[in-house]
Amino acid sequence: GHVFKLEDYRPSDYLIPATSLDFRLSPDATHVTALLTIERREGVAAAAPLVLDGDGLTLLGVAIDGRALPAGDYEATQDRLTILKPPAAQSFELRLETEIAPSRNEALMGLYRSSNVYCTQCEAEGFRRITYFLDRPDILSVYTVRIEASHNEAPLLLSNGNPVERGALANGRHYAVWHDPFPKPSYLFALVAGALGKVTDSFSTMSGREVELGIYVEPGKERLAGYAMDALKRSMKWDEEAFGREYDLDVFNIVAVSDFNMGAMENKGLNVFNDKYVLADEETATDADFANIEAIIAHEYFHNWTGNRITCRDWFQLCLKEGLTVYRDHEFSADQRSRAVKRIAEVRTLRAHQFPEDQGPLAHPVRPRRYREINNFYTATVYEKGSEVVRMIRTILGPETFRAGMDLYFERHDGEAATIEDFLKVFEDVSGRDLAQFALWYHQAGTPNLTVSSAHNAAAKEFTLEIEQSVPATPSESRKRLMHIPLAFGLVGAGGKPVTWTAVEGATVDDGVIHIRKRRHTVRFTGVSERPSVSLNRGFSAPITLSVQQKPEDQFFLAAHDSDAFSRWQAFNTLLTDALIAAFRQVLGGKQPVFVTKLAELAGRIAGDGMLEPAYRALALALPGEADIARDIGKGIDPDAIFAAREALARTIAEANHEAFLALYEDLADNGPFSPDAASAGRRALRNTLLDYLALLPGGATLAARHFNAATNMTDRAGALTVLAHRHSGTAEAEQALAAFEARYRGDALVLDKWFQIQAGVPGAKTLEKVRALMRHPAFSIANPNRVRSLIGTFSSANQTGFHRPDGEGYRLFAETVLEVEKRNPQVAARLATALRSWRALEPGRQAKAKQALLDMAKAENLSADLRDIVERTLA
Ligand code: HT7
Ligand code: ZN
Repeated sequence: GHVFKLEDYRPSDYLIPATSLDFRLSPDATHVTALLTIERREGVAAAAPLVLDGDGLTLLGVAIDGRALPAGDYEATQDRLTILKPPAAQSFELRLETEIAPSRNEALMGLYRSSNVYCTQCEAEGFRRITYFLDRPDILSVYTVRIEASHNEAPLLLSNGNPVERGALANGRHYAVWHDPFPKPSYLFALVAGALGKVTDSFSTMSGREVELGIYVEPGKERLAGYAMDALKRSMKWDEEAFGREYDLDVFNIVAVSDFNMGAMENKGLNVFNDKYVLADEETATDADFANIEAIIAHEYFHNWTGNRITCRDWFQLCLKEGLTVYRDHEFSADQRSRAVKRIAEVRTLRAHQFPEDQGPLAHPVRPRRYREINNFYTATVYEKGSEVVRMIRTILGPETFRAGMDLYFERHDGEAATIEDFLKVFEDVSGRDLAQFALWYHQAGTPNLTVSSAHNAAAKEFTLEIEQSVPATPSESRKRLMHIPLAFGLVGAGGKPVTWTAVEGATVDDGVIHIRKRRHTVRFTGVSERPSVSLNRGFSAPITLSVQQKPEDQFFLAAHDSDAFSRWQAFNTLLTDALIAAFRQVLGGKQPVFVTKLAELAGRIAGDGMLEPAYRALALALPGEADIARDIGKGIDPDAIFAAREALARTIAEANHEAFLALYEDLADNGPFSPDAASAGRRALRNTLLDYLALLPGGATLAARHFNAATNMTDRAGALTVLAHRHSGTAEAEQALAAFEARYRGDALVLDKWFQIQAGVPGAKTLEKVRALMRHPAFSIANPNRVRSLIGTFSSANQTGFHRPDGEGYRLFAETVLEVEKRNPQVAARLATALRSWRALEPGRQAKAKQALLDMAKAENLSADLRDIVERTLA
């Protein structure tokens, strides 16, 4: 396949200042007429051919300035329309008629049908499946859209911008016209038509304009959209307060559909959502679902300024909108909920998804320079690491200068398609600093590591940190340059009090941040009489790994006393991880793992510490996941041994704290009315975490069954079901609860996804057969991305012992299923396939079998560009 290269970018010869689209909707034959105002760019030769992108279109007619174009004057192929001799005039009108079949579109890109609703997904390159176009993000056009459909089939007709006109037509048909005054790239185009229920509200902006808000859902589900609406209004308000950004159209609409490749899409004035991220009430959604809905509603809304008003020049700049918008949604959630808890959750996600990507064959820079398939670059690196890079800019410049830079960015680039260089330049301009070394965070792949050791010289009252940076080699980047790493830190003394110093040399240190720029720094603090414990990378100031030579006593001390909540969590988590890695080695050596009693004691103290938020305590008590442990071990991974080590530690903690955990568990029982707020969710999280420990003790299954039966919300119900299914698989209690859950939610596919997920996650070799059986369940559909991700995605990426069965059968089922999904939906298949990205870290037996599964996929016939790209890079 073709490799797209950043350095090959050049502006298009032609522009499309105005686009007028006319849709006659019909499931099997939708007729699209596009009227494009084409303008030759200044300085381009008149004879330059006009080459438009297309994908699977049936071309019915081409006309220029009202005259049909003779067949010899253009060439149409599956993926291109070339106007060989465009008119000599600077500007002309191109009329294109195409036909498409939304009902046969199972890739869910372009115009497709989801439960009888017409909808579109155009990012990244879906618009070319609707009409021929310059389908690239630097072509900004003003759209006017007319939609015509049968009134019965599609009473609702939506597109971007503001409504202009609507009316009835003959034969039970009707139409609507929409106009979007803001020039936008084609990937932000959207159309939705169908029979949907509506929830309305309004928002008055900071300058006093009224915006009509609408959320459209499957009829009958309107009452499940209330939380999303509330989150939308809070997002609109927050963006005004935190970034001075106001909404700009008369209407803002959100539509929930049940077949969607990703989470949601920020189409101008018409966001389209996976229904999973809109619909919620306590009966059907967990607290995690509520938090995700809030974050994703905010994320898509925030794109209106970071993505839509200022878009990307080309797809290499994807992080310009995604990294920045993730940063904005993270800050929003931190302000709406608990900042410390949110930060810990973010870092856990980053480590679980971005670190393995950065440390494996699919590693790429936040701003890649090459791609074969852009769909495969909607990654944790572009999104999550991209957000961390923005956060570091704020850390380096300080909040006021950062805000001034953002203001300048909006002012300078509004209405443009911009680049990462443009973004960095605004911060250089407002601060007067040179960010050239910092920019490596965008250009260089790989997770930097800092090795740190410390020494205290009591006589000289000196405290010294020896810090060395390294960036590991990644595919096609063997030599790395030294990076600028903002390392927030604290010197912690008795009782957790900060230890002061009089002077520091060896690195720039300002406002609690050491600026690492060289390979080695010897950072010497003078006037330090007491030996401090050193707390490093506070608040996770940089997305790096740390190898700190620190005594366990210091680690225990920080886990109890660090004033930085993140680092305090980190200290305990590091203790747990170190203990688990040691236990893993004991298991491999045929020994029963043993743990120092201090660890379980500290767990007990954290659980019962009323000064700490319950949500924080829940996060601290959650042991590192099996995949986290595997990542920290690095190679020779035997998932069964990791599982055994983790079980042993969980049991040790549970046994040591049995009574205290039980008492706290009972204390946390909540009989008041349900509220999804962060504090209530935190208490549920802690209680469910305690249940997970208590379930390991005698009577555990009974307790979990009681929890399940008494549950009055989905968080408790799904929490208890997970404990029963995962800890007591095959028992009567587990089987009864699974059956009860299935019966209760029969017919509600979104909730049954949780049931699929829980069963796909049951540890052990037997789950494979269960997954096979569930694929035949009436609620399962290989064509629906949510179903596939719940069952196959969970099995392959969240079930270490089940998927990595030593006999390789997990990989076989996986490869088979990925290829089955791929026939319909290459994008979803390619994403699933990334579950094998860490195959080289496995012990030799599993490694060989995983490789064979990848090779089997590679040699399948007619492999899509999407899947081929992932499989080949994974094997390379
Ligand atoms: N910008 C959106 C990305 C997206 C997408 C990309 C490829 C194919 C389908 C897709 N659906 C949504 C979502 C976002 O980051 O806000
Ligand atoms: Zn986004």
